[in-house]
Order: sequence, then structure tokens, then C-alpha cells
Amino acid sequence: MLIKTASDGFNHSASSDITPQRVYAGRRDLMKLMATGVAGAAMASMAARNARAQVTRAGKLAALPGVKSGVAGALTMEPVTAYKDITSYNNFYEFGTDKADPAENAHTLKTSPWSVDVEGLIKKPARYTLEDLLKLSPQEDRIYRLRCVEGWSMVIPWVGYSLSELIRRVEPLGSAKYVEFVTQADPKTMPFVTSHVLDWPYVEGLRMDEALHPLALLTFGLYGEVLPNQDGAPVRIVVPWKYGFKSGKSLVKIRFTDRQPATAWNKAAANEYGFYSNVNPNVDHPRWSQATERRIGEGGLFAKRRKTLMFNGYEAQVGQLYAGMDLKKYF
Ligand SMILES: Nc1nc2c(c(=O)[nH]1)N[C@H]1C(S)=C(S)[C@@H](COP(=O)(O)O)O[C@H]1N2
Ligand SMILES: [Mo]
Repeated sequence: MLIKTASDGFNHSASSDITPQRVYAGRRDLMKLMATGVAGAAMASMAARNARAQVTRAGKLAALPGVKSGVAGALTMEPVTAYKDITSYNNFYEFGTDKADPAENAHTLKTSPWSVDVEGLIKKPARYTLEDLLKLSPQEDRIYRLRCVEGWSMVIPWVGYSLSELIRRVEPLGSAKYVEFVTQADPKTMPFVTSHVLDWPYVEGLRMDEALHPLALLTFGLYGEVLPNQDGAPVRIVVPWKYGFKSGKSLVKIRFTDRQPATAWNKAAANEYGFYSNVNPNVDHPRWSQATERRIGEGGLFAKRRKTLMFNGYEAQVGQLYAGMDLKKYF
């Protein structure tokens, strides 16, 4: 059975045994290429074509075009989630806990002027203005899956560059083992930071080698435009192989430390949200399974849940970072 929607030519059914013709033809070509050893490059160029075909600017905010990313795993063949869904179904508790709250309330966030303090165990601590950061390295298109710990996912065309570009420039000391990300907590512009749902500011963290992994993205835009406020304007982190809450929004400070940072969700419920929080279908949340996910935008008749992939599908790229670790203990 072949199901093709007229609008985009992609099959929105969750069932992977139904193959859209376009992709199938590509796969046959790929089989031939496997033999010649250039399958990786072929896959990358197919994914890049897929990206160009699907991602047109929303025409709502300032343009922020990216160049094609050379980072393995930065693009995907999967259909991209609609701009409307990406910008109206959000978690950004500083603006409320309902999915619709951030889109409704985040207009009060003041994103200019903006700066990010980079400090701690580094040779070159500095305050970077947003303008400094925007031009520090070429902006790239990166289409990543985002898997929320709640059991839903999206495919988002981000614009940014590897966080490692910034880390390199500040020259971490040998003693720097972790990176802490502190996000904005301004009660004047963020109505819910007066609530006690979390211990503000929203803090996240990575181990140094995770932060240096080329997939970890310092993110300034989506759909070829600057970030909408509800998605973490003007700059956020995106760590695609981890649950969405590791990707802190509206970043104001990056601190290099020798100790594992105390993170917001870990402080709120340590038994439910570990420091690592790698996407892992084999480790359930204490209150629900993590084996499957609902792809936002896949509604209607064929809306089947998708199988959640190890490391959110980025195992080939990041699995090595966790070699030998007990992922049930370090969840
Ligand atoms: N500062 C801040 N960052 C945050 C959150 C938050 O509440 N506050 N929510 C996280 C969660 S749970 C998810 S799933 C993602 C959602 O990103 P999106 O709304 O852009 O899709 O942002 C993460 N970053
Ligand atoms: Mo989330």
C-alpha cells in the first residue's frame, strides 16, 4: 500500500513498512552506491535535498539563512514538523505550564540587547553580545528530531552552529569537566518565574565531551528565521540525542566547572530526571514507558505511535561517548 499526501509527497503514517515512492527510488540507487562506498555522501545529499524541498521560510520574523551542514546526522529524510506546530506546542515553563502558554505569553520576553557570559574554568572568559555570537561561525541548517521526555516528538529545522565553535575560542582549562547552561529568569518579562514549579533559573548541563560533540548546537533560528520567543529566543542550546529538557532556552550564561552541575529538573525530581537524560527506549520513566512516541502533526487515521530510537536515532554519532557506562544507572 502506498499512501501519499498531495501537499508534500510524504507519507505521514507512522508505519515504516509503507514506503513513499520518492524515498524508495532513492533507496534503490543507494544500494548500488553502497558497493562503491559513497553511501554516506549520497545519503547526506538526499537529506539536503529533502531539507530544501520542505523548509520554506514562514515569513514572520527576520531571516537567518544557514548553509548546508557538514556534520553527520545533521539532516534527516523524515518530514519536517509544520512551523505552526513548532511554534504553538511548547514547553517553556517561564511562560506557563500549558503547551499553548509560551506562544501566548512569550511576547513579553525582551531579546535585545542580549548577551551571554562565558566564564569559569577557561583561559578567556568574556561577555559575548548576541551580535558577536551570530557572526562567530557560519550559521548552518540542521534538521534534528526533538524527543520530549513526555512522549512526543517533532522534527525541527534549526539554524545555528556547533557549540564546540564557541568552546574552542574560550580555551577550557584541563580542569574543566562539565559545562553549565544558565537561562534567563527575569520576573519582569517572564510571568511564571515567580511560581515554584522549578527552582529558577532553569539550569542545564553537559559533560565536556558531550558539549564538544559536533551535533550539540548553539541555536539562533528555525525555518530560516530567528527563533520565535516561545522557542527560546534569541539563543538556546539543542542537544538532539537527549530528552528535550536538556536543551535550555534563552541562554544567558555558560559556565565551565569541575563538578557535575545541579540541573533544574534533576533538582525537582532526581528519581525521574537524571543528569544524562539520553533518549533511551529501554529505560522507562518511573511513571511511563519511553518505548514509543507521538510525532506532533501526525494526526488522523494513521496516527500510530513511533518507536523511540536509542539516543533519538543518533547512536552512530554519539554512542561512543557512553561506551562502558551503565545507562540504567546513569539515566
Ligand atoms: N528555559 C527553559 N528551557 C527549556 C524548557 C523550559 O521550560 N525552560 N523546556 C524544555 C523542554 S521540556 C523541551 S521538550 C524543549 C522544547 O523546545 P521547543 O518548545 O522549542 O520545541 O525545551 C526545553 N528547554
Ligand atoms: Mo520536554
